[in-house]
Parts: sequence; C-alpha cells; structure tokens
Amino acid sequence: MAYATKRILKDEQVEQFERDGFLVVRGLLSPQETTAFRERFMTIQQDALDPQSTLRAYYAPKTLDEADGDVLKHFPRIMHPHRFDATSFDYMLDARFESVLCDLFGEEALAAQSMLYFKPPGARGQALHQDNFYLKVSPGNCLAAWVALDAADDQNGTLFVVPGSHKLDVLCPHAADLSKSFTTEEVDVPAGMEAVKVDLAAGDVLFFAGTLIHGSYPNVTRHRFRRAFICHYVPQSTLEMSSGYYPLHTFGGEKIERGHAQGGGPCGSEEWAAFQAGIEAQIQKNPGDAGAKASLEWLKKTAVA
Ligand SMILES: O=C(O)CCC(=O)C(=O)O
Repeated sequence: MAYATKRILKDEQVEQFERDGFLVVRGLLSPQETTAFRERFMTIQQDALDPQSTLRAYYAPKTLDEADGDVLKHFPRIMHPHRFDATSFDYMLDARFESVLCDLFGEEALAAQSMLYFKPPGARGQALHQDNFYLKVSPGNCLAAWVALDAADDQNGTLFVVPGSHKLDVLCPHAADLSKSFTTEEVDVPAGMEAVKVDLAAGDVLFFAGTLIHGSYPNVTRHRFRRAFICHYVPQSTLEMSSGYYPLHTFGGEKIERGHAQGGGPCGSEEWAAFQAGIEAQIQKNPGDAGAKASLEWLKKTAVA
C-alpha cells in the first residue's frame, strides 16, 4: 500500500508528536490480544528454563536459585524475540503500527528490533537514556513503539519521558545508579525540562522519538508485572545505523540492510575512556553484572578508538 493512503492520525496528533517527541495511541491492541501475548511470553520464559530447550540459544533465564534474589535474572528482558517467535514477528510488522509510524516518519518505516520486558515485582528500572545513542540511525532518527501488555503506572514502573527533549542532540551519558537501574548508562534531565510519567492501559501504545530522554523506575508492587513489547523502527531513507540491528524488515517481510555506523558518538574519546573505566569498575565490584558486561562489550565495539 502506498504511504499516501495510510494516514490514520489526526493533524493534532502528528503536531503533538512533533512538539513533545511522543504520542500515546489508546487501545491499539484488544484485551484478548494483550492477554494472549502475555501468556505467550510467560510460556517462552518457562520453556527456556529447561536446560535442553532450543530457545536457550536466544534466551537463557536463570532458575530462581541461580538468580540469587535478582528477579531480573529469572525474568531478563528478551532481546529480538522476532528472530525466533512468530507471534513477535507478526506483531512487529502489524499493519496498525505501520500506519502510525508512516504518519510520524512521513515516509515508510522499517523494523529494526523487538524486545519484551517482563518487569516483575521487585525489578529495577532502566535509567534515563536516548535510544538513538544505541541505534545510531543517520540521517534522521529511530522511533519506538512501546506496547503496554499490562496496565502500567508509577508503582509497577511505567515509562517516564522528558517532553521536548527529542529536539536535543544525543547526549553523552554518565554511569547510572545500579540499585535502581539494570542498565549502566544515564543522562540527566536537562535544565528547564522535567520527566513526566505516562500511565497506560494494556493495549495502549506509546510511540516516541529516538532522541527523547526516557526511562523507568523500579517495580515496587508486590504482585503486578509490568510487561511491555517494544519495537524500534527507522525511516526508509536511513543510510546507516549500528550493525547489531540488522537485518531490517520491511512491512512486507523482506530483509534489507543499510550502511554500518562506525565510531563517532556524543561523548568524544576522553569521555568514552572515563565512561568505560566506570563500567569496568562496576564489573570488578560485581563480576556477575551481565548488564555492565554487555555495555562494556557494546562500548568497545562502538566507541571512538
Ligand atoms: O520499559 C522499560 O522499562 C524501559 C524501556 C526503554 O527505555 C527502551 O526500550 O528504550
């Protein structure tokens, strides 16, 4: 279908996205869909606990004993479920997302990534960050579709966003507080701006720009998961981006690649070195910190030499 026939957002919605950097579309998935999707992911997590499971090539949660009190080791996020799960693949390329994305990009969208966050009770959050720090989409920006599979509020760790921050460049992060965040990088709320929470019902989708500062706080409830399916998309005109996200998928299901982004980044080599030293110190303190190890590996591949 040609882009011109896909317009489903009102002008006010596109204007709000351009002003604030995010847009909530309510009830994009039905209650039946979110229930089935949640059950699908709980089944994947359970099946992947079996040491013989073929899923473990993609997703390897630890048993409760091995997790040693860290619920995020028992329920780690699933990276790229679309690479092994047909339900995730189909939702990543769902025509309802496509229509909204085309309206927000003003051109065709390509799918780059899917993720599933379980965020069980007691889980840490994800420190404030900008997605294009990781995806390095150029020219332009990536865009996230954050699909609430449970109702999400400040108690179970919904997203916080900093309206208007998408107009800034990608900022150089500092080390995050690992008692609150499972990721190691954090950017501060810029002067004159504030982080606001976005309450969502199951089935609502939060679309946001790759430069929007956003993150989440811990799930402090005793019984409520905060599951979310999250996809990242890039405009068709993208010329290069970080290699780890390839292949891209068209909404027709075709696999394609663009150029591979190298080096660069917002920190400059001296700050990169300080940032890397901070992460290495975190790993020395806690050798089992998988998040810090992943960040270090990523940093070594990405940072300016
Ligand atoms: O869902 C969360 O808690 C954080 C997700 C997020 O920040 C992201 O996908 O970039």
